[in-house]
Amino acid sequence: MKTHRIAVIPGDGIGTEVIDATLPILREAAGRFGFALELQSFDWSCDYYLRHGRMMPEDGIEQIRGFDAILLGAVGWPARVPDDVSLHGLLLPIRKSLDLYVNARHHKLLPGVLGPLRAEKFDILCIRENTEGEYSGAGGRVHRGTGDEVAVETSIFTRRGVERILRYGFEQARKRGGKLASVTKSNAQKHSMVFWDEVTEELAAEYSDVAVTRYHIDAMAARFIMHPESLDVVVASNLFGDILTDIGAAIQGGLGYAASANLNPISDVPSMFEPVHGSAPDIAGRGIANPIATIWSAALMLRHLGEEGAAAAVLQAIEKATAEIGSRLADNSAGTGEIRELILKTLPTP
Ligand code: GGG
Repeated sequence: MKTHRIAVIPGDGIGTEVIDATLPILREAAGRFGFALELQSFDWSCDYYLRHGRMMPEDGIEQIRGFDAILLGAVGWPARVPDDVSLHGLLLPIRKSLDLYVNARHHKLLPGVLGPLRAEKFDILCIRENTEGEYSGAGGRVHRGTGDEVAVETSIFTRRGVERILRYGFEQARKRGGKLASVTKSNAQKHSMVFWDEVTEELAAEYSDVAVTRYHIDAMAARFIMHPESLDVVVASNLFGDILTDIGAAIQGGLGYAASANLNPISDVPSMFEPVHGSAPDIAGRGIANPIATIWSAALMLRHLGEEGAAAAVLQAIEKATAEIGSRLADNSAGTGEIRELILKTLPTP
């Protein structure tokens, strides 16, 4: 029997709750579809930071590098650890050290979930650059706390980084509807974003079967709300992709619906799967977090591991569950445990 080794990092806040809801579904899917999962949990989090002075051990990346995949909940608890410390201490180092340069985020309406728009249907795959750009961490501050204080944060866009994320976008567009939207702000940011546009044009010549449209981020933000049905594959920088995918989650009905995969399509490092949402301290511990984004991310993980039957079954069970209790999801009256049980109950057998 094939065994997949998964590193599980629940993290902070509702991260632990949505992971707790997801693991029984993964175990059940494995049992029914004839494969084994070896799940090893890592308690790296803001609590870990308070005990050890860091978000993960010094050799944390080496500890998880040998796994087949990583499943992550959420990171951050700003009342205990500053957000920039927690993010730059765990999530961003995993993405960068493993060179998971693609962050693929899916936005579509699930059955029974209406979302806040009049749109009846949309299906967007947003490809976010995941290792450089605005989140490079390059910069510094001088003259702290004085009237002469200066803060500099430099975005880094390399030809290798820009070309490979755009190439992934073109490849996905080719597999889907043949349409790619590339997002920049090249009227205002005349170096990095003009460079991004130029690389887009260079690749467009190579992918002549893909129709590429260039948008500015402000226009794209409006389009996500006014005409989401007009979009198919969208490719954007780290910051722009981060913001757009929260809008994507919002138009799906809320942050609890958006799934994501952090991938390196050209290497055998473990990919990482996580909900788009954060740790939501305001609702943590109340048993009301929507686990669907995490369960959906786990289905993406199963597909990535080659367990297509199990992945399809989990996605089918999510859709059956939302069709059954859609209105109760909208008014937040369905709890985390109830959603987990419903998905478990409806999980199809091969
Ligand atoms: N589920 C992952 C998580 O905790 N996301 C919160 C967040 O702010 N992430 C920043 C990012 O995705 O770059």
